[in-house]
Amino acid sequence: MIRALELATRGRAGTSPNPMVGSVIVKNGRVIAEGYHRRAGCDHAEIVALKKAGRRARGATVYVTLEPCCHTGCTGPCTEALIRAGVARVIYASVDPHPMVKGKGDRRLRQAGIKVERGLLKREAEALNEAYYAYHRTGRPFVTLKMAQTLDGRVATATGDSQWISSPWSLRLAHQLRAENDAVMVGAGTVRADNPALTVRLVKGKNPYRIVVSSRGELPKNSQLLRGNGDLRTIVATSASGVRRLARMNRLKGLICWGVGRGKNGRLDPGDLIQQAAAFGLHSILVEGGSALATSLLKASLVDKVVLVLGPMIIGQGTPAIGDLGIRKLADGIVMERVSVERAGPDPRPDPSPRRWFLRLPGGPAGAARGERTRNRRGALGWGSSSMRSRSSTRTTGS
Ligand code: AOF
Ligand code: ZN
Repeated sequence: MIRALELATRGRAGTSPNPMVGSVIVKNGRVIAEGYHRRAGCDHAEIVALKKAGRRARGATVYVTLEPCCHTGCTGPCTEALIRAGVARVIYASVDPHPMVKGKGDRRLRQAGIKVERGLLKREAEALNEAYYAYHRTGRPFVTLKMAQTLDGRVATATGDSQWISSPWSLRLAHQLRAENDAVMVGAGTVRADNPALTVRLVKGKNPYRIVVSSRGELPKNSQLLRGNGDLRTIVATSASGVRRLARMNRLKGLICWGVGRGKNGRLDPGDLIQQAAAFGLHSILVEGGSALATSLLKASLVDKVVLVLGPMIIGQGTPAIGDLGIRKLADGIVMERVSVERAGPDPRPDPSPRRWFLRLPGGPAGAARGERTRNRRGALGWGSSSMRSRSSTRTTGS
């Protein structure tokens, strides 16, 4: 199953709205065929492997990271192909949450006399497709907030200087995240300040939809987001008056426009914004700032994951990454459910005297976590990704 998971990851940034799936066929203790789902519309993982195995699949065991599907979408049901091939056993990692499958694939295989086992490396398989699972559980896209900030949590100096807090390595990370998400979203302030293209350039992968959130319908004439061809599509999420303004200025040509309602504070309602994204069919959104958009989404418990890129500097006064969330007591803070820290890129000047006590936290967590702390302390740069839990949120990713 580990191999099947590895194969599944080869479909990364290509399969959405489908999940990443890998499959390995084993007979007499030997792997006879492998496959993975490359992109939506292409053969499913099991089909790729079954085609390679041919007649040898009879009596074999099929490992697959997702419950085999039993419905016809762009492709036919995998259950029927497995039955036709005469496999003896199917071992899958996680149940397909798609309403057309969800246990029905499992039942169909058992009915046909195939031995079925489920749950092997389930957590890993679900983590791999966290957006797919979240979408089917909540009916809304999985939202990742990514921000580059200083060690003291600023995204710009008091004069607005923001380039560059992060390193070239983390730019690659940003592009990778863009390729893995259906859409990338920014606020109007970020468009004004940085004029980003929001495209995938430093890694291979498709360009996501680009969403600008602007209650007033601001989109400067020179904005790179107005430039686009082929797969470059820009969505403006704005109020009714914003739509009128864009129309007046003749800026709507080639754009997709979402009319979003306003909340009590007069700003665009983040719940309605995400609802529009769900209705549009987006499964995952990468939010790249700025501070106001990040704050409103966090406040509405609409962020599922946070990726923070930390630049190794302290600047004091400046724009905070996150604004007022209305939290007055620590007990009300948004708590990260799972945290991981990685060092990004080479360390230009390693600390020659690491504080040993960081390695020896009495009764502390396992070695990996201690190692992270140490690396962090010595490291020049780090980024962490965290799944979130918030008091009122129903959108947790599980533990
Ligand atoms: C599998 N193996 O490798 C994948 C599955 O439109 P289609 O025909 O490609 O069907 C898409 C659905 O099939 C998708 O929503 C999910 O339920 C399932 N994906 N199933 O047995 C695979 N990718
Ligand atoms: Zn299938």
